[in-house]
Amino acid sequence: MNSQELFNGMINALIELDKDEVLNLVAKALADNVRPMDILNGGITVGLQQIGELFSEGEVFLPELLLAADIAMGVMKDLSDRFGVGDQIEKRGRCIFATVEGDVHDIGKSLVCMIFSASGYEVLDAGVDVPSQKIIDMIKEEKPDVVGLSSLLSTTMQAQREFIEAAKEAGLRDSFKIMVGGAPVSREWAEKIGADGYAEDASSAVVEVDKLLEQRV
Ligand code: B12
Repeated sequence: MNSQELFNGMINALIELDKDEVLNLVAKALADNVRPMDILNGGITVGLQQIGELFSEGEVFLPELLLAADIAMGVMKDLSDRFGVGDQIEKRGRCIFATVEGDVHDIGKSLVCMIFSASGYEVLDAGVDVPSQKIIDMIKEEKPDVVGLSSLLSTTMQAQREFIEAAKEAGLRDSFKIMVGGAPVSREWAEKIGADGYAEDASSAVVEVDKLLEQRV
């Protein structure tokens, strides 16, 4: 099986909620030296997207969505120690990542955390459904270089804007760079709400943050 066939198999197995088959194909891909990031981007994430589409068409229901998410989280955890680096002596910067209030989608934010950690950043994962005030309190305590907010629902995107306003009111806005992301978020939205950066996936988020922090010095 070439890697595309393995990815297609993972996508189908995820849609069928066949955890053993997903894990089996992930193990095969690793044995073939397929990069963990490619497994996540080419197989697992695509499978989740397709399940999301089936969900919006009424073909699958919430319990199935949860089960698929659980399988995907398991694969991500298994792969996380294969991303390397993480414990470089000098960190490239300190980041806080959170999924905004009202939103429990964890997978994309966790993937972003993993990739930043593997790229040499110090990462604080504030979790999901996090109120702006809690992030403001963390900023005062932890003094991050970057705050990244994830929103997966069009209804919770507003919380990104509200957070920026709250940071201004607290007099903290200029002390860090703010990145926004998540499936319904766009660069246009990021600019509209006054965020510093946007990225559509975890790898390009690292590139964007590198650039933002270079500009700062
Ligand atoms: C899994 C899933 C769930 C799981 C989440 C479990 C978990 N532990 O995370 C569960 C079952 C809980 C769930 C619940 C709901 N969900 Co849901 N869910 C999904 C699904 C299928 C996959 C999301 C995912 O994990 N993708 C994989 C990851 C890797 O991708 P990602 O999250 O987009 O992240 C990447 C980028 O966006 C980016 N990124 C993400 N965050 C950030 C942050 C920063 C700073 C940066 C720079 C980048 C970045 O990088 C990531 C990695 O590359 C999506 C479908 C979809 N197309 O997104 C629907 C989807 C998001 N859900 C949807 C809905 C409607 C719901 C519910 C309202 C359903 C309901 N009726 O209850 C609830 C809401 C719960 C809540 N209050 O949050 C809709 C949203 C529609 C909309 N536009 O508002 C979607 C699009 C499905 C659909 N097509 O209808 N869901």
